[in-house]
Amino acid sequence: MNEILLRNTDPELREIAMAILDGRRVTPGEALTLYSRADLSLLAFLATAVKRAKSGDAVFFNRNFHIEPTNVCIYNCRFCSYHKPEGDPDSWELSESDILDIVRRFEGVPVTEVHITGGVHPSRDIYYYGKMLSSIRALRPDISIKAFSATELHYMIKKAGMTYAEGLKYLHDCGLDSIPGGGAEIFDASLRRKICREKADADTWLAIHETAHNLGITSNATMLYGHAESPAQRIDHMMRLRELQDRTGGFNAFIPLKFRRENNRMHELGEVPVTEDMRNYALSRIFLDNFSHIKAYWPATGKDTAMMSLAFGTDDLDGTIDDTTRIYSMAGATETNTTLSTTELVAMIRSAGFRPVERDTTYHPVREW
Ligand code: V47
Repeated sequence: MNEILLRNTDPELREIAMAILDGRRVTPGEALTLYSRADLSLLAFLATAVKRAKSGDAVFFNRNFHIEPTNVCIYNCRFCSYHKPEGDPDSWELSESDILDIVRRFEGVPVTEVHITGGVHPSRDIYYYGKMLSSIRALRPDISIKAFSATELHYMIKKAGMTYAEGLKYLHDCGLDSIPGGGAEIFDASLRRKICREKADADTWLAIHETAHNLGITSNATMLYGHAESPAQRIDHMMRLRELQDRTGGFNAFIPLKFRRENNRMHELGEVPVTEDMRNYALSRIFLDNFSHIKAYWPATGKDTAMMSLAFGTDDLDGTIDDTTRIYSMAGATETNTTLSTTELVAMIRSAGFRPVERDTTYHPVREW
């Protein structure tokens, strides 16, 4: 199989491919060569080999729900379709009791995780969110709380005059288990200034995740791609993640997030084709050799693209979600119904030829299907 596929590949690509199959780490230069010259069949083959070496024929999912406390945000990122200023008729602000009502809806439902993220609200602070975490923890001591992107954390921790370590420790004591991957966008400083000028910069994002990892709080990492970034800027982004993961090992998964164009100020850029999504999934699987999992977040990509990505190195489809997220439906994702039953997730994974494994937040198997 290797030989047939590699016979018609040019020598430079063949050498990189052989190194990947031998388990050697690819350099940024080699990744750039793969981005620009490798065809999709070669990328699918290499990414699948890397994926299989890590998780065999398993593909993971979890049972989760989201809480988005508010879409009011002090920032106005150009790609965001979700942000609203305070007082806007389309804004929402859930009270603590609204939030607990959402949690109560899942009483008796065997979810293992709640994912909480939203806008950076100017009048909320770390004590408000700490109390919210404690109340959720009291209602559901059995589920893992994954909450607040580094952008939200930076704002609430600095506002309280705390160091990142102090703020994260306080939230951890209130019930925070892990951190979602949002706010990373693209680390390149010049591009970041163009698309999300006001937001915490790359070094801040990385410092918050590193501090969290050192406190035993694991996290995810994302990359917003398919807008104005170049392949070199994608590789630079992943390189910084790879270096941090070498130091801490605290990332659970990497989640490439495709830019969706509806209702935001980057609409004119359009969206990249599905072939580019596959190329990017494969490259991330190959390049991030120290990340155990690459997640295809189906509410953002659509179910079909998520299923296809399983042949390009992804090994996680996130979860059931239960119609509790609006970030992507507002940005034009085709999945307007963001609920999947476990039966559907299992069928999606089987249709791609893999073995479905229900997991918890840190990828311990909960049940085989
Ligand atoms: O940081 C916002 C992205 C992120 C758009 O950790 C957009 O398990 C595309 O981080 N087009 C927030 N992307 C969501 C996020 C996330 C999602 C799923 C799972 C996890 C996890 C984390 O959403 C933002 C930004 O990069 N985003 N607007 C848009 N128009």
